[in-house]
Amino acid sequence: MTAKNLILIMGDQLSSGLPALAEADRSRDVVLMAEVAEETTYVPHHRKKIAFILSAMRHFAAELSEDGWQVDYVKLDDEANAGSFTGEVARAIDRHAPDRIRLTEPGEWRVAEMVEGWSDGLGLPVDVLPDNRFLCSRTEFAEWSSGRKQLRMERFYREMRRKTGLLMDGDKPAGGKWNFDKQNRKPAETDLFMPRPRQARADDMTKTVLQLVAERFPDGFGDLEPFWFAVTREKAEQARDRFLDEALPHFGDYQDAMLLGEDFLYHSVLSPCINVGLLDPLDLCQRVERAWRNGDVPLNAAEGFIRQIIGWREYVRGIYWLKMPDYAEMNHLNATRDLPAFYWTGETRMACVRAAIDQTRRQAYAHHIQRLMVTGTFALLAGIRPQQVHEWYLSVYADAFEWVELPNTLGMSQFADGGLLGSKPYAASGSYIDRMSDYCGSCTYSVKQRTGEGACPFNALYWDFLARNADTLRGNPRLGPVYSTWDRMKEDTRVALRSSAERILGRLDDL
Ligand code: FAD
Ligand code: DLZ
Ligand code: SF4
Repeated sequence: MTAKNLILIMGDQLSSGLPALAEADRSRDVVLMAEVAEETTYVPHHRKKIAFILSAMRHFAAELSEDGWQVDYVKLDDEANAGSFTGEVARAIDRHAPDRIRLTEPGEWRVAEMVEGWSDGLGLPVDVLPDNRFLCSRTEFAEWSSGRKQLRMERFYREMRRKTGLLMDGDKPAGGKWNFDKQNRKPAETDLFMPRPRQARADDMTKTVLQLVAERFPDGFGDLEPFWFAVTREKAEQARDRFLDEALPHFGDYQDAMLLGEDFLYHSVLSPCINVGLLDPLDLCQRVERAWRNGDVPLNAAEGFIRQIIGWREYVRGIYWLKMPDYAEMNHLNATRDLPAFYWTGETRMACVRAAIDQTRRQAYAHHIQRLMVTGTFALLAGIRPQQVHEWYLSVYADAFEWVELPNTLGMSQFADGGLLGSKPYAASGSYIDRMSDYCGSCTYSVKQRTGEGACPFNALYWDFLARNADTLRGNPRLGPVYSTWDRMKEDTRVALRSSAERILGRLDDL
């Protein structure tokens, strides 16, 4: 008789094609899934995020059972729940007497470290299998990065295009260019026919989870309802098809746009489903390519979307595993201020920040430019400690898992890795937000005013950021022109900007 396996499946591993399942025997092995306090509280997660993950886990467990698997599912409110993965694996060993433990490599360093102790601590062999949902394995990324002076996403992305054959005509990029980003910066206008993501109805299983989360986290961050995330593969595929039909054609053009009252614009809102394993990223990209080849969507939309997934998504994961655990502690600009309370309450007069945080509270979602150029840029300019900014992003978005969130926050958004991930900080004054959104029109602050009472805080903070970090940033070739502008300013203008910034920084909680 062959060995009996206890197969642990975590909340972001809800894919039936994982090697841990594909190589298992459903008549002999036991699948363990556990809702545990440690995972629901290691950061103050948005309540919708917790509900999404627990409901998706319960639905996945039910599907596995229907498929003939023996599933041992531990609920958060089960009395004997040990509260951690380690405790639950130990209890399951007592129940099932397996010969070994098998699992897919965890997505987070914190959990991978925990698993390292299991073989000794629990006295059984532990097989950690690769996560085959990514196009580039950790080893391949390490090989790609070795010997390179710079690890630029664009170079990596081209390798991934060649590897997958996506948008390739022979060995040439389709349309003659690798990247059509320059066409993807149009501001949007309110449009009665703006597509909406497909909203799934909460079934009884989801309603039970919503009640559990409401009771367990009465004061937790964010609105639980309305809850409409897809929690099964079938519903996720319906959401995907709606996106492909309705929003993808404009995805490229308006990728960087922001509008009051429009939480999603032409974005897919598929990241939560992709990250927990309900949608396969490669299959999604192949469908996007087909839509372009069939003439249904322009190339700049298809390329822009595919780049986010096979480029950015794979690349940030590679950086995460290459650089952890030191990466999480980096603070290149020595930023030490505390995160203002309005990141949690949304109570600020800055219309752009208020809009981004308000929708984050309601939806556990904000699109990329809101994350990067509104809440991200504000924290960067204000010199907030990157680890606090990281904890906020990891908490508030339904798609947030550290492997993808940390490099985006600490690297791309806060420049805390000193330019490993991006060639320059995403610092900008209010005029960027004014150009890409309609927020400024309804703001208490004036985007045209640089100093004094009523001036847009982004303006003085932008120049102050450059001035106070000049020793570190002046040598960056991409910042040469802005430092020349700063140097050419009259002395009294520079003094006024810096004293305005000082006043703003002195009352960050009251903006
Ligand atoms: P779309 O705009 O429709 O893009 C399509 C897909 O591309 C996304 O679903 C996602 O899978 C992928 N993608 C796009 N941009 C990125 C990126 N920069 N890195 C990785 N994948 C990307 N994304 C997460 O999935 N989880 C996070 O925790 C997360 N935290 C972020 C924190 C900050 C500070 C920033 C600036 C970005 C973060 N992102 C994160 C990346 C990006 O903002 C989200 O992936 C995107 O907003 C998800 O919405 P969507 O599905 O509508 O994306
Ligand atoms: C994010 C999360 C939450 C909130 N709860 C659970 C849970 O109760 N059980 C579980 O298996 N996974 C959960 N997750 C996802 C895990 O945090 C995620 O799988 C690991 O961090 C990956 O390393
Ligand atoms: Fe944001 Fe400044 Fe515009 Fe107000 S004026 S919405 S604070 S950029």
